[in-house]
Amino acid sequence: MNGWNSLRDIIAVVSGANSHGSIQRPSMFDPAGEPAALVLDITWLLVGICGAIGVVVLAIIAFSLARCRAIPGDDREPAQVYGSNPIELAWTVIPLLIVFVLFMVSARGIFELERTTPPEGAIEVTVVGHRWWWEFDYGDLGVITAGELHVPYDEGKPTDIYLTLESADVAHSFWVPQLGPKMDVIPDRINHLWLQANRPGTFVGQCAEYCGNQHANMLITVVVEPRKDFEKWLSNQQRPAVEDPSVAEGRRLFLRTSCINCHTVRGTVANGTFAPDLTHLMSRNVIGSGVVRNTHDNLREWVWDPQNIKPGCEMPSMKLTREEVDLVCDYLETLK
Ligand code: HEC
Ligand SMILES: [Cu+2]
Repeated sequence: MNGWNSLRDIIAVVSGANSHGSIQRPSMFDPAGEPAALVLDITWLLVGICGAIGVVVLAIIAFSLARCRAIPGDDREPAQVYGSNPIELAWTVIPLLIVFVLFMVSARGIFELERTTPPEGAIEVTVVGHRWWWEFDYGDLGVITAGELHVPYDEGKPTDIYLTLESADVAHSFWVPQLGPKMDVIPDRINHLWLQANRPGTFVGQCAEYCGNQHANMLITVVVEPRKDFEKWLSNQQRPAVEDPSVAEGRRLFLRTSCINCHTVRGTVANGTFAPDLTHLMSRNVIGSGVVRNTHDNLREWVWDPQNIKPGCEMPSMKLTREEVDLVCDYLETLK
């Protein structure tokens, strides 16, 4: 039922929603914007310097092994150097210089990346990390989604994304490797993160700080889409939930069950904020933060017992009968 075959498989599914869902490799070695490129530059520099030091040290060890090994029958001590000022100066000053250069490069990078004000024209979204899913709050635009961040793209102009990061429970870390650096998401603290996308496509990321047993199932999907597609998505998300009379029974059941204490369906009495907003559940390709595809069967299995699919997750089995699950899910499936 669930079983993803590969990362590629997941990406193909999450990018299925938009026609320009070109599959992006979630790799920091394939940056799609300035912040990620800066991180990669610093990475190469550090790897280069540290690699060179490693080579020198290994070469000296190899030399010593070859030259200074004990010769059977010959117990003379090899020649030693004592109290050489030039040598002692060299091995004090050179490492200091190296550390200084590494420090300056990193500090400059952090200074450039950690912006306290949004770049001109950036789209601003508040991200809330939950065990084990992400909430995206578009503020004045009146949209709250789970797992999927949509941003507009204007041909030829990179999209700046400025995130405000908060946590509802424990420490998480928000990381979309192609779009920018990692940033911790910490309870009672507000962090900011600047991301940039210089091409349309679907970019994926993950929670990058261990936050509990379903830490590995906290997929982040960033859909960078042409502005007209974004506007279409946005205006659909802004609408209250669809009310389809043919599923009135399921709707009643849903609203009578404690689902509404945790979930919001805008336009109904369901206004819980503990769990993903379900107002436009069917606009998402995956449920449970990417743990399974959002299909007819998976949705039913999820509502029947989410603990089978995502053990330890914060949604309990609601102990509905199979018939009730069907009714509720018939209703959920109208929430386009
Ligand atoms: C105690 C709070 C709680 C209750 C009650 C609850 N849920 Fe959930 N639900 C959650 C949480 C938390 C998640 C996110 C789980 C995750 O991804 O780790 C979730 C996820 C879901 C999802 C997947 C949404 C997505 O986008 O991934 C659906 C669908 C859902 N719940 C339906 C229901 C229905 C239907 C009921 C009532 C029969 C219900 N829930 C009752 C907490 C709750
Ligand atoms: Cu996490």
